[in-house]
Amino acid sequence: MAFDIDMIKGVYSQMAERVDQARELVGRPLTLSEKILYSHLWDGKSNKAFTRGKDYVDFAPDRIACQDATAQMALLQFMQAGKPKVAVPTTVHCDHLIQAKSGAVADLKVANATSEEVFNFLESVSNKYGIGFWKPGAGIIHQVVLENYAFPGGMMIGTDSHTVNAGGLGMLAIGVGGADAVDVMAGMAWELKFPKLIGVKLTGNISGWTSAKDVILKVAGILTVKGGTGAIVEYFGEGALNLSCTGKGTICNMGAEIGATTSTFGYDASMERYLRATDRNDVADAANEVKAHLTADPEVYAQPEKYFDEIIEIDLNTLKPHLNGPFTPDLATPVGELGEKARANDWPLKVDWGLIGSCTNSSYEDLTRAASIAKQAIDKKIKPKSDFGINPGSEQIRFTAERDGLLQIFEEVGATIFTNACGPCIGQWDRSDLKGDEKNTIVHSFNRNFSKRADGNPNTHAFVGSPEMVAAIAISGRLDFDPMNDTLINEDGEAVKLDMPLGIELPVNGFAVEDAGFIAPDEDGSGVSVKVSPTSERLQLLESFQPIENESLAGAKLLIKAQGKCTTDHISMAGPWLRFRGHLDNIANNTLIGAVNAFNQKTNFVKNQLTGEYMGVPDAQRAYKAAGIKTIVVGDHNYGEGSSREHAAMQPRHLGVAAVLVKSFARIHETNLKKQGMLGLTFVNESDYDLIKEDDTFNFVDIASFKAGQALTIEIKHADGTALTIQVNHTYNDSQIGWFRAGSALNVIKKENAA
Ligand code: MIC
Ligand code: SF4
Repeated sequence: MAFDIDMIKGVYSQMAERVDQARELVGRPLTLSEKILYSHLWDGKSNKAFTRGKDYVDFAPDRIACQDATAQMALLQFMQAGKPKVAVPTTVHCDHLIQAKSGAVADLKVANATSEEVFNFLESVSNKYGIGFWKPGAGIIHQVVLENYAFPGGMMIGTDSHTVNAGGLGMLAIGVGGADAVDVMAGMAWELKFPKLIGVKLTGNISGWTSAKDVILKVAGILTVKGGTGAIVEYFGEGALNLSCTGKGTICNMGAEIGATTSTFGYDASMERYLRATDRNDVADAANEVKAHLTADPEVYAQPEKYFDEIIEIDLNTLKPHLNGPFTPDLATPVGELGEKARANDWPLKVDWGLIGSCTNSSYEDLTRAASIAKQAIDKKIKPKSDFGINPGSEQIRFTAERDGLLQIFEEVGATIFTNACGPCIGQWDRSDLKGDEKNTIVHSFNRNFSKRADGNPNTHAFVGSPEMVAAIAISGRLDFDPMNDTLINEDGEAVKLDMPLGIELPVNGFAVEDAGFIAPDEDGSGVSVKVSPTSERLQLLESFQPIENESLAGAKLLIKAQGKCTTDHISMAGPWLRFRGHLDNIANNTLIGAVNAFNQKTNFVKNQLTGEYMGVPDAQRAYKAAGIKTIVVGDHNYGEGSSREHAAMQPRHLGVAAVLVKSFARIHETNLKKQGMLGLTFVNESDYDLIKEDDTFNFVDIASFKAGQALTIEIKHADGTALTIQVNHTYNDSQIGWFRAGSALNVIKKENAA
């Protein structure tokens, strides 16, 4: 039986009426995305059709998922909200804090010891507030959600950008910062700008070496890392019907890499098979009863150009396998062409590691496809040239894969089976084969490959591919290997070719597991006490942020003008810093240390305007804070791309940064800044970015009349005494301006609760 089946049935029982009403209101057939959005309105029903890309709308998500690295801050905030229990079903998953080193058993033991305090905190907060707890080793949040909680036509939010993975089961699942999750946990509405809609029509069929992953690698190449911003991507067409449910999950998962709000697919037979295989006949039966509402109206897919803002068509018959990278997930290259590109760019051709796993590609089917390649290495006597690491997606997948002999195949080719966790995908990797920051290449089946992400080494060139392609490349040990055309020399000196991968969609003998790793909360958690030691270096109770007063903004200094890509990994690095995710003051010591200073092209080396000295960004910022001076951060396009981590907003806020002024923002990060009571602003004229100098001082001339829909004016004073004014845009609505005035969105909730 599924978790929370009554809630799911409740959603379905209202669906027909709400969808019909919405269709009438909008006056035309509806996409699936619109059906889900309109059936999850906070007010139940709207009296107007919303304008995509413009109207802010209040929604009522059905559930929430949090992972350990973001849950700490989310729950520390929730504890301040003054509520006895979470208002909607919520789960916490321990997956980010487990380092991959020697293998699952040993690594999990180490993690349980080193992060004991954090896991205990999360378990007790979960128990107290009625939150389901998935302990370390249970699996990666998004695989566990797909296996247990996702349901067609539902809406969920999660404090992780890859929450979108649940689109594989026909949900609208959206990544948010912890403060957004706190709103919903506290029983309030969740606000989102009504998204635009991108339709992706998949024609033909996937076959041979091409996989679901290649669909999104291709889409990322087309749309780039910001092409999906503010939009939901809805996939449809014959090709969509022929993809497995977990394959659809892979495609939706990596939609985070194009900045999409989320991605989804209409309910179909693959989803039904998956629901039944994961012990949720009840959900499948209930979904079958409202089937017509769980996909778009037929007119929409027949003439998509009439209903979507943008259409992309991909012919799966001709789609080639891709490898994307290095350093950005949208640099897409068909496998056969990578050698030439690598030689031209001086990317190392020798591949040191092939890593299979992450929430994107760690399903049972993924493991079978990769294992079918690894098995050939054994049968055809090819000795793998690269090291292999595997992170299964969940304990259920691991247990079943072990029973079915898949893990043994990987072990036979020398793979290390790491914990069912994020591991190297988030820099939780004790990589022992390098001595320093040597230039090297790795291939992996993950979703992100930003600089330093997997191993902290800026010279690691990481390429993203499907699990089976990663297996083939790892066996060959070369980035220019094309398994469709090239041969390998085996131990007998013969030239052999790898046959195409063969996958098994769902385990023939069903899934099995002994201990899935779930701990249900107490019915009544009011007696549970949550302890945070005042001397802890990993957890720190939060104090409310003080509002940024208009006067305090006068004479703000430039902290850093960041150049080029500035992702959340640059603003608040993960890897070794994950350990401080529950301690704001400690983690603040990594603030913006990865951002490139536009004035000297160095990282973590900025001018402290008070002394003229150059120093680390957090040090300079702490000096301004001590002097009571506010600062501003200037950035380029798609600032804050990547993760949902609100630390990237809370840390600058904690340290006294008042405003972030950029050419454009990634959605989640922009909201996070607003939630924490900061100013997130964009240049009206992008070229004004070039006017900003290292010694600049800023005055927010008209901040006292900060209003929705009205640009603000900033006076920039250069050190030579000259000054100029520029216009900056913002997207704050009235209630968001209220957050700024109150110091944070949480301060507003607190005030309301106290009233
Ligand atoms: C990531 O993949 O970058 C993470 C780590 O899962 C993040 C969340 C985090 O920073 O904790 C995400 O994608 O939101
Ligand atoms: Fe974990 Fe990587 Fe997925 Fe983020 S992308 S949730 S770090 S596996």
